Amino acid sequence: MTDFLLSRRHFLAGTGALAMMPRVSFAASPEALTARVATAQIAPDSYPATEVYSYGGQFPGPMIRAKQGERITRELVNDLPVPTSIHWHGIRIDNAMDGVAGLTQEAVPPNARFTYDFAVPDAGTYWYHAHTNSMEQVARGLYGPLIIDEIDVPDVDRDEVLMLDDWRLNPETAQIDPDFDFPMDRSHAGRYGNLIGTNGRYGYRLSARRGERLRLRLINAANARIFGLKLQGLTGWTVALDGMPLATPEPVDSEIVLAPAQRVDLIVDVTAAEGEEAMILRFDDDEQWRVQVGFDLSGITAIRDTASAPLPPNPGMEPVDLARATQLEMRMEGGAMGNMPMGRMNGQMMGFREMVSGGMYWTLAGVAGMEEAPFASLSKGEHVRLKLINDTIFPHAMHLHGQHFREITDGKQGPMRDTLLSLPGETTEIAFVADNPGKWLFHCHMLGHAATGMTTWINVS
Ligand SMILES: [Cu+2]
Repeated sequence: MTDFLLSRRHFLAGTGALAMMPRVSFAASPEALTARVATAQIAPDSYPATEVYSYGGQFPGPMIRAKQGERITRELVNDLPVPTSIHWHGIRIDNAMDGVAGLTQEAVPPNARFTYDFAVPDAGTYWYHAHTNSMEQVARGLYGPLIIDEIDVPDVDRDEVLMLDDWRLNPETAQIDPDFDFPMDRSHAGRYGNLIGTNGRYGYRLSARRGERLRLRLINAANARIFGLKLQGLTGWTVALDGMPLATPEPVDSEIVLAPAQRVDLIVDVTAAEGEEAMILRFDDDEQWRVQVGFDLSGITAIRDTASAPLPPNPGMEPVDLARATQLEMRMEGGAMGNMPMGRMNGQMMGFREMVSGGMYWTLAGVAGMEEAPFASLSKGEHVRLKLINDTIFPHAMHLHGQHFREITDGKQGPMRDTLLSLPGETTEIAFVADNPGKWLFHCHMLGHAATGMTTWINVS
């Protein structure tokens, strides 16, 4: 919250001064978001600070916050030694602003600038991150929270963003492991870190009063890690997934699974009694529950005696007409210990070994990586169902840009999401209305998988 208030005040002060000047100079001076090298204390204090790629010197990047229906304007200033671009994850955005280098824009070279300017139709919890060589740039720190407030915000005492991540650090120097091409990561489960934290820090803690009602916005910013989480001393409801409100809040009574790029909004009461602790726990690599976020509790207020109301719906949340939907199918193949499929790469059919020597390990619908032709050409407004067959022994977090979808289970449509966790050997089906024109990426958000074959696109016109 503090960061938001500071940046908001700064922004207001800035516009106040600019209001005295001719309007054209305001339009020519959007707020800068400077990508540059910085340091951050990710590891415990006894370790050195870590060199990161940052937005504005902060890690995670500054919170960008707007009211539903407003516009967001930021000028990306690239002070990094490498080209970059920004994707506004989960926003049903104007295609030209989607930030995908090579598809919706050219990457912004070092010392160059690019102005992002877009409307935000949906309230909810989103995030922004690099979409040029994302496998490396996101792991180096290029991401931040993007929060769109409802016109009528829910009744909570506090609103907190929790960006979960893991980092692969050299255990002596606390510097980020620079080997992003390690085949074992790319062909297996992806790049996992050896230090897990929240909001850019190991051992992140929040203060709260017993009895308070909190809105917790959890964002998985990790390269590949799937978080399994549970609450202790906190009792409440899931109110939104991937930014989109649930029609009915669901009590949190089991493990919360958060795949890379997924978000969950919780509204929880601090129900820990005097002498008890409140925390968010994660199921760790050694199968122990460990503290992901701890709460320093003080004071006491009366717990509300009413359940959380649902968040107001976003526009365009009507279900898909499954009867008239175009049926598509996509098989995911490849990876270590998989069925070693033939695949098309750069327009040529080849065997798996040949693909691997070209740096590709995975195929989507028989194709490794981007091609000139889209996986599907859809008409604006077309209803679509897409069967996803995970014919690999690894989980994948499939993300569609530009529109949300619903998972179909036993003929019923689940909540709207933008990222689906597909488990090994599992067949799932998603449905969506292709109502946003443009070239939209569909890819695995295990970023090492996306870089080595699991990236394709659809065209909506
Ligand atoms: Cu994957």
